[in-house]
Amino acid sequence: MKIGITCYPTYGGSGAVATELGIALAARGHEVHFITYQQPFRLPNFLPRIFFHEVDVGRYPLFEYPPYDLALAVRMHEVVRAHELDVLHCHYALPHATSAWIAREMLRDKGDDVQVVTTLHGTDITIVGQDPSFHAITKFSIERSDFVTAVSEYLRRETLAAFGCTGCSVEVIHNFVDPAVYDRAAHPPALSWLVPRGRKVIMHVSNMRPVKRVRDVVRVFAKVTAEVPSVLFMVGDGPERVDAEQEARALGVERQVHFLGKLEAVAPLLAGADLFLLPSASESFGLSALEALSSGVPVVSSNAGGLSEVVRDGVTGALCAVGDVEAMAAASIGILRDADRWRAMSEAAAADARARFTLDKVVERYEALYERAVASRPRSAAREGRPRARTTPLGMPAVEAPVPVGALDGPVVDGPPSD
Ligand code: GMT
Repeated sequence: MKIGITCYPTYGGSGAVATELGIALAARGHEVHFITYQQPFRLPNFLPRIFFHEVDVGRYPLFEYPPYDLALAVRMHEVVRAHELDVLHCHYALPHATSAWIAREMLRDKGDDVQVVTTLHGTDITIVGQDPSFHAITKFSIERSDFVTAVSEYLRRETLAAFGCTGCSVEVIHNFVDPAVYDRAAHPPALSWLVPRGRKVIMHVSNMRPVKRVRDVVRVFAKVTAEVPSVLFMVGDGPERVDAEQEARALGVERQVHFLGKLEAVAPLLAGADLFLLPSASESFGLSALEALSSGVPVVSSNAGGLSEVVRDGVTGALCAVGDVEAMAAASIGILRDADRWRAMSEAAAADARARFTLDKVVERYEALYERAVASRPRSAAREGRPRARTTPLGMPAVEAPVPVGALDGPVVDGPPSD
């Protein structure tokens, strides 16, 4: 199959999921075209059957707000036509599903078509999509998608509650993890030089937005290290980092808290962790928690949103009320103090992640969904008979050569739109 994937390419769980899905699909023989404004951060160079099409938003003095969604729609339309894509898979509803709808309308105008699959990830439903400025277009774009998935049961329920979503069904396909990468045994110790002898390693990974409650991470840590000497590694960056740093100073633990900044590969770090903290106010799934569990790291988290679908309370970690720092600290101390309990939880975490969220099983579900999408597509005269040629500015027919990932040092220039 030929699949277009659009996501937010910078740091974030939805971009990570979309990219790893694309890589896995290409490894299974599909042709995958990423259509975004930047090469996705988890996409390495030169992978067979993977192509990257950059969306360039033209600048014009009149545009105080350059219309990315329109530029994306045009690029989607162009890539579908040039490469005969079967499916456009949008990760995060806004504006991706809206742009895909526009692109599909443009295709239909010329007797062509594409199937639009939208995966809802979190704040596209729980925050952004419910903003009065975006509610109607989010609902419309979800309803006009051919297939809609959500990354948790929680998010599916939220979607139906917030949008009603008449005429569409939302299928739950959980996020996934590559157990060969997130494997405790696969990485040599990466942080031991920063960890004084006998101390436990506690970790948090996030984009440090307010929803992650990073101050709570530091507060929990301060209570834990008073009982079980530990070191805290804060991985990632974001607007709340300074607050977390300030909290560490205020609680007198700043020398035990290391801020490592944004890092592309967290698996080697997780492999050396004893406990993962995720006290988020809201979390539709919690991909970082899953990556920790797969690495054999028990997770102490809030019970917000879909986290209870990922962390098994008392088995692979502990779930506490949002903001209940005391309970999170007590749960952490209980796990870290008892070596036998820690080992049992670590093993259960790695086993449960592999049993329920392993990459292969989840990718098969997306493949099956694409197959259903393609099977439900009306047969199009254009797709059957008309060869797809692109037109140069001078009106000469041109065939677009796909641009392999990594072959791009500057912006992608692969010709003007087809029409
Ligand atoms: O919705 C967001 O806040 C952004 C999004 C992202 O790109 O990181 O995060 C969401 O999607 C992830 C991948 O599916 C989930 O693991 C996160 O739980 C979810 N974030 C929230 O719900 C806050």
